[in-house]
Amino acid sequence: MTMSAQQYVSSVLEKLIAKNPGELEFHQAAKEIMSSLELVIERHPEYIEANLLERFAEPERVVIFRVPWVDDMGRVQVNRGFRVQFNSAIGPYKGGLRFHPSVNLGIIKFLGFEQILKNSLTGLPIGGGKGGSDFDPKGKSDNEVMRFCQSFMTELYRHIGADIDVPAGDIGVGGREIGYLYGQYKRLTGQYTGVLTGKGLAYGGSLVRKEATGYGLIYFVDEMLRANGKGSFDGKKVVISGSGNVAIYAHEKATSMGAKVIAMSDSNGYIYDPNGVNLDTIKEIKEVNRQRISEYVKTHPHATYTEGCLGIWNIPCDIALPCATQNEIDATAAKTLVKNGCIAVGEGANMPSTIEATDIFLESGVLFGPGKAANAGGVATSALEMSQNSQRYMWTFEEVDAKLKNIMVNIFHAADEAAKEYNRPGNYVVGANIAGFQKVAEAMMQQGVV
Ligand code: NDP
Ligand code: 2IT
Repeated sequence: MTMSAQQYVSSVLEKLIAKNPGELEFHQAAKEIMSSLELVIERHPEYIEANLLERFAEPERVVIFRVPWVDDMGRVQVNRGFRVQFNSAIGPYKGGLRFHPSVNLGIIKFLGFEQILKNSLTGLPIGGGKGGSDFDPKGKSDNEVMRFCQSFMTELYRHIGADIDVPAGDIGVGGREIGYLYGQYKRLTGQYTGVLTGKGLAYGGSLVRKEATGYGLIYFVDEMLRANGKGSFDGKKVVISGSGNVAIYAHEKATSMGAKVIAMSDSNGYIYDPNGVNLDTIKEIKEVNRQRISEYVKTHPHATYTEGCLGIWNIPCDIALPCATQNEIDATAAKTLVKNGCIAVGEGANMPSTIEATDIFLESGVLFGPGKAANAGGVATSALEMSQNSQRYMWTFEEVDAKLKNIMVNIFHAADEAAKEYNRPGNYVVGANIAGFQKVAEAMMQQGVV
């Protein structure tokens, strides 16, 4: 007897959980994605025959390696490095590197799994991958960060390449780290290729890559508001968690569209500035000085600082943009946001809302832009950086920005249409998962059992 779609999906999930014990974030991402894909399997019984989902959920390759380095005191330190090459059906592996003490295999696998669908949604030819290390860049000197990056690349270089796997930044990996990683790759291989994205503008980087995830998030949410008759960013009160790369450029674009950003955070606490958070001050604190966000109130005494980052969701706002990390909005925070009249949530971070929080938003009619759609502007612009590197050419800021905007608007409509086609109108979680999966599934089917 043939299996039903539901039986097939639950058996794949059950095996995934049994085979990958303790990888809680990976289980969480897989549950969310698989429950959407059940709808696709119902229409494509041939995917069961091909055991497509079990192959889809198994990374093509996982590399785990030792990263030894010497700190400024002369002590030998050891970290663990990861690169998960998850799926190359539609292009070379592509995805960021995260340096944070919390990094483990389950986190890198959840990020890599999400990345497959996100990258497909961009419409560009990039497969899914992710990597990183439990290295903590906080409090380290530039020289320590450089020695760490050189050691990390001394293993990673043999696994990557411009047509194989192209890493980029994520939490704890920005322009400084990409520079050190690129320098070491070039030294080891003697090749000047587009093997990393997020590079400096002086050596092959793309204009708008730094701004891309934040700008893209705002383009996506703006389109979501307009399509649902909820106006635009103009006049809206916005709360943004985090104060890193994504948060800063989300603030910049939302503000330029007439919104007022009243709160931001870091992993220690949050600031509330009813006059609108001053972005120049935040850039100075975070990008230039690498300090804590609590510094803000020293120069803006009318603002307040509160210890602990979760309280930020108690601040009433029209639009919430979680741009820090996974599971930063739980059911309690989601209920508070809904109660306070929040009309839209756009995920700048990857999986910042728990499954329970997501369900609360969807049930309450809050417009909800899931990370893999709403934050795809970063990787989309990375793919544009790859195109420019291949052409040995550089587009203007306006050219790249226009392409980014167009991609984000297209992603919104792809998710919107897939949600309607599968009888879940307005559910952009289901819509994004299905729209992203379609191309990957077709490519995998056409390429045979690999
Ligand atoms: P950054 O390292 O630039 O900034 C991260 C911000 O989030 C910092 O303010 C940091 O605070 C805070 N944060 C990090 N970890 C935690 C934690 N465990 N608890 C509370 N706060 C935390 O990273 P990005 O801005 O690049 O990344 C933010 C999110 O966006 C991540 O989920 C990332 O995966 C996602 N993303 C990033 C893209 C990119 O292009 N960079 C693209 C798509 C998604 P502190 O300074 O105290 O550490
Ligand atoms: O989560 C993400 O999409 C990123 N960190 C960006 C990846 C990339 O390759 O630009």
